[in-house]
Amino acid sequence: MIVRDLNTENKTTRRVVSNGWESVRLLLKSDEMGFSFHITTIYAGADLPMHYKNHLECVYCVSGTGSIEDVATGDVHPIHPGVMYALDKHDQHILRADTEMVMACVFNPPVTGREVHQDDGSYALEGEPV
Ligand code: 9YT
Repeated sequence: MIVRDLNTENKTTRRVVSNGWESVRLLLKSDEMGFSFHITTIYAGADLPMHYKNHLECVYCVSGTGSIEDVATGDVHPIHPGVMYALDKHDQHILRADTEMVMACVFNPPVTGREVHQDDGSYALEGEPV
């Protein structure tokens, strides 16, 4: 069994800070669960184009408000506590935070640790340049 506490893990290298967001990666590839699990904070006002070409991602909004735009269709979906989105087609998207948002995120395949977005909005797969 693996038990971890966000309140202590956020003081370790599991906490990654990037442009407009930070994330504590509570489960990583090395935990051998087949997915990674992150608690991500999106900063208020952030406008984040993303495209996880190499990963599937599911996100659940714990707190805060914002929106997600599906770049392929132009559809904009409001985000508030209780909303989940799943990027089941590696959907290119733009995440916008009206207030600070806390999101619980799952990645398949799991991220390995320190990934931040490449210029194309993706995370590299292990072994690829970051
Ligand atoms: C909400 C969202 O897009 N989360 C992405 C994951 C997070 N940036 C992380 O842990 O890499």
